[in-house]
Amino acid sequence: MRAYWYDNAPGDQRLPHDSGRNVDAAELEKLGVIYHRIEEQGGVDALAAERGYRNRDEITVSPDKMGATYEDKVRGFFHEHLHEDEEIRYIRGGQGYFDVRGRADDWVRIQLEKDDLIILPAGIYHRFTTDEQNFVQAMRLFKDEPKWTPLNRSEELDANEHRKAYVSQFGK
Ligand code: KMT
Ligand code: NI
Repeated sequence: MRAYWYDNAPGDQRLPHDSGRNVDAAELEKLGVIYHRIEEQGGVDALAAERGYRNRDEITVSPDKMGATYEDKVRGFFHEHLHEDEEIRYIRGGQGYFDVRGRADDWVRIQLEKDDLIILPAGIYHRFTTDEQNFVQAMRLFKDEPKWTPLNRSEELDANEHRKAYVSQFGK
């Protein structure tokens, strides 16, 4: 894992967009983002038990798996949105970027690779993309009924109770 401020330069979303300014773990924590490196299967089981995630599945985001829909899917993941539940992703292969909004509303890019696990809190604005290798495999952990519907950013959404709870806890 490496986190840094996104450079906001034009160009494909899958490029690194690396401003060269790193974001440390303390800063991520202030945004409510939790990161773990987990190299043993037992570690994931323990975390799942602790947080009440009883279910899991695996997703592979690649042209091989998704065929002609791949480009559309990747563009879709990159629309800024939030969820009413935590989003937990445990990377099993390949790489990808989660971008989350910092407190001044600028993007923090979080680069993830195999054995990286990330928990995005409910209500945080974020987006996802593969990188130039166009391949990521991830385990998705969830409770019984995941509320993963992406709610795209809008002014009305600022009144959403999960958004308001996030803002009151983390300040944006
Ligand atoms: C998401 O919610 O954006 C995804 O599941 C993307 C693929 S998992 C790294
Ligand atoms: Ni999401």
